[in-house]
Amino acid sequence: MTQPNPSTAQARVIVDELHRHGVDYVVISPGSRSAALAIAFEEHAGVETRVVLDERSAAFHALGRSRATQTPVVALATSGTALANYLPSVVEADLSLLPLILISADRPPDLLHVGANQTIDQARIFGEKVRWSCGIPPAEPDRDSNGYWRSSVSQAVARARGHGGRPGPVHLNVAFREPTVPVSDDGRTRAEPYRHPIEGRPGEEPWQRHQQARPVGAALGLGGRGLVIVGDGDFDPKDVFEAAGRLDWPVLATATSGLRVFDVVTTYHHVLVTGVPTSLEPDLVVTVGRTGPSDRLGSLTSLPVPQVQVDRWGAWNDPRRHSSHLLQADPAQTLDGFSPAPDDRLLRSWLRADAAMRSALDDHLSADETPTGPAVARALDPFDQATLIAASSMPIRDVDAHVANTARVIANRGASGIDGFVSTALGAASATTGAVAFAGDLSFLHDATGLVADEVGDVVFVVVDNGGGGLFDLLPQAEHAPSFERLFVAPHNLDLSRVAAAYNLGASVVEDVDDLGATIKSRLDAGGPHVVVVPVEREADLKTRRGLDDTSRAVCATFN
Ligand SMILES: Cc1ncc(C[n+]2csc(CCOP(=O)(O)OP(=O)(O)O)c2C)c(N)n1
Repeated sequence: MTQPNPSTAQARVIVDELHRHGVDYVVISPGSRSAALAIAFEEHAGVETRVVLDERSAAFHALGRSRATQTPVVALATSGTALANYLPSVVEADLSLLPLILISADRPPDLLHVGANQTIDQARIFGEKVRWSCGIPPAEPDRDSNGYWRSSVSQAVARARGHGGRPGPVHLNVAFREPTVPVSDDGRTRAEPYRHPIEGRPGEEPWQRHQQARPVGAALGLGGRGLVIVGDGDFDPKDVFEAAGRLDWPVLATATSGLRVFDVVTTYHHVLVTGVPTSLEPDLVVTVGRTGPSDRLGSLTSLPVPQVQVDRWGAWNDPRRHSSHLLQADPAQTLDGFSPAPDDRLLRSWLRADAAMRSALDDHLSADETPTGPAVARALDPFDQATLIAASSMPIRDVDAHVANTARVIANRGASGIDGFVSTALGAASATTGAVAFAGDLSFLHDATGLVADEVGDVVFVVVDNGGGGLFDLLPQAEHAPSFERLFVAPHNLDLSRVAAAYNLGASVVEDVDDLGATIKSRLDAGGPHVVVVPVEREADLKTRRGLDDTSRAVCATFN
């Protein structure tokens, strides 16, 4: 077999080594300088390729896939602003500890700083937001670089998985000389063949493996009637639930925790409507990972009792600055270090309160005539086998409050952006079946370009169309800001069904929430992407939210 040209050899080695480390999915945005890598990915039988035009969307697609699979996923971009468009997803992956591997193609260094076309300084473009960044110079025919390329990839994957720190995004910037297609003469440039071996280790072994010792929880000498709040983090949900169960401690589980298949408390946002009811006060609070969107949990995490925060990677999750102990440890092992409650009274009180609150909230929503965000979220509850991807703003809050039984909720809570949502959902859907993506209209529109892809995927988008950003109705701007509608709500006056049609997606408009479940089910059964638009009046929505809080106050009055 003739030897490939240097750029092709380099690209094949990088792709082969990535695959040996478990990478099986790459999101490619079209470009010329990245051609060698794009072709090498496409030619590798073990790697699935997706093509997404907009790099910002592409990287969110990779991020969504990484969230769903908990494995490193690659996004590939060409040089210039293409790469700069990765920044929002880098920010999210940094905060969410997601192993995103961003690969950019670069021009050879001699073209830098001399006005060459599409050439920018790409080195360390993401600053400290990536765990590691590495520049790889262009391949040379006579330089044996196989080990260098393979060990760079080994280190990139290891760093993305948390070697030497926490998991997160990494950046590989790879320079290529032409030809970047697999020929010796592309009609413009001729290349000598690359003259050295390009094989990896025998038996499909990676070049280098990284090892990690798991941190072990410490016994703190604390115990009593504790309470566990579980948010986002790196842990086994079952282990955490069982460890709390051995202590007879109640578990308050956020929608994204993965614990909502167990007997956990899910109505805390409404139980805590006016602070912590006296009968529900614990002696100790353990918070696992990063808590969800309900700021009312703060009334528990700032109670003047021992406050233990635990995260496997040592994230400093302490927004109220009240934690007495911040532990880098395995959460379940940490819980095993506490002494159990003297009785199960606190556990029973919380579970009773939760059941009473859930039934009151359900009754309230059933009595509503017009569709609202909370009612739409509640209608998503029966789809507990599906993956639910919830957008920032009110959708994730409504899911947190009104979807009680679900194993799998995905949301970009690292930085809570409304950007990249469509792509995150498509990425997550690429690894799961029965994906339902719940968004506000602005989130959906913000990343509609994510639908410009070779294959969109099986997702049912459920979009609450309240004509802009409904969240702002709940904030002080609604009362105190001039030009409130234009500056904050940002009405778009677009027909979302027609937007969907422009991207070749079918759309349904559902005006009665009672019909929503059947519509979603039939669209899931049919497969393929679809948009379900639910028109919501902001005033009615606000009235329902206030009514739910009134109901909650009445229920809480019965607790003490
Ligand atoms: C990238 C980004 N830009 C702006 C914001 C600020 N922001 C938060 S919520 C919101 C409105 C979202 O509207 P929509 O998606 O329709 O959801 P709704 O508020 O109606 O639930 C905006 C602009 C953000 N979080 N992220």
